[in-house]
Amino acid sequence: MKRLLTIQDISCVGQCSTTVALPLISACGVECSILPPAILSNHTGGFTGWSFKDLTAELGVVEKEWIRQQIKFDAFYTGYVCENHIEPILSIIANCANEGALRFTDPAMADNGTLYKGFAEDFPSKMAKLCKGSDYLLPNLTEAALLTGSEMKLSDYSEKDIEHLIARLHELGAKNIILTGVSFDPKLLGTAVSDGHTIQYDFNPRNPRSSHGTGDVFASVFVGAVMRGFTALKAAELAADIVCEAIDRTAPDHWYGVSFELTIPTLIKKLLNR
Ligand code: PXL
Repeated sequence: MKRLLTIQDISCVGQCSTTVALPLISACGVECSILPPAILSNHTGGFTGWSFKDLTAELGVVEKEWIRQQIKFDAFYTGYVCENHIEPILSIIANCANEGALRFTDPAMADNGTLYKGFAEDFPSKMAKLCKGSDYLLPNLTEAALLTGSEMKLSDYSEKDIEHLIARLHELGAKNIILTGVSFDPKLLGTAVSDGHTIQYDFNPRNPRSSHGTGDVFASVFVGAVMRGFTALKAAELAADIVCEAIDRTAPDHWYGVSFELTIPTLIKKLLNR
């Protein structure tokens, strides 16, 4: 069995980052180790505040121990991280990778045209360092624009605009781009998947409800499915289907995340029936 390491915060409450990645990747039948660079009481999207314990100093301590024991990983999946975490994470990836280890990068830092609370305006240029060398880079449209310094076009864009944005994302040094939140028809919402030669699209009916944590659910299922041998397009299709089901099954008054837990039986069935 392949061993993956996910590096992203623990938001104790809020159904995002590590508390989404660990159950979903495990459900895919992939061993998932975790390394939280920070622990928060809850995520930063919509609560009235949050506590934040930075664990940067611990990253190097853990790395040293892993090097001593020759603990290595077959894949790395990074998500929400802060500026001071980036160099220690790159060091861990350099020192604890098995040969041919894959790198999945979700540059989780922004949505709907704006950076998440707490990130400085120049943070995207820092996040770009983590994108370099990724095998799979999974930005949403907002993150893609910020990473590449492109105009923030969230509606009324053409297929040519998306092609251009994807080309700029490849220039960051990422092999495959999985761009989420793409829509050419108001009734449909989807993903553009590029291997640097061909762009393929997958669309689902758009659910007008805006939900927190769907990017983390998407990325986690995508990572799990690729680790189980899915192509990027098939993994993106599965991840989108799971996100849609999670939104559909979330109670109307549940505002801070999606009930992805209820989709785990579907996820396992779809992985087995491939
Ligand atoms: O879902 C991305 C995410 C992860 N972690 C924290 C967040 C967010 C988005 O707001 O605040 C702490």
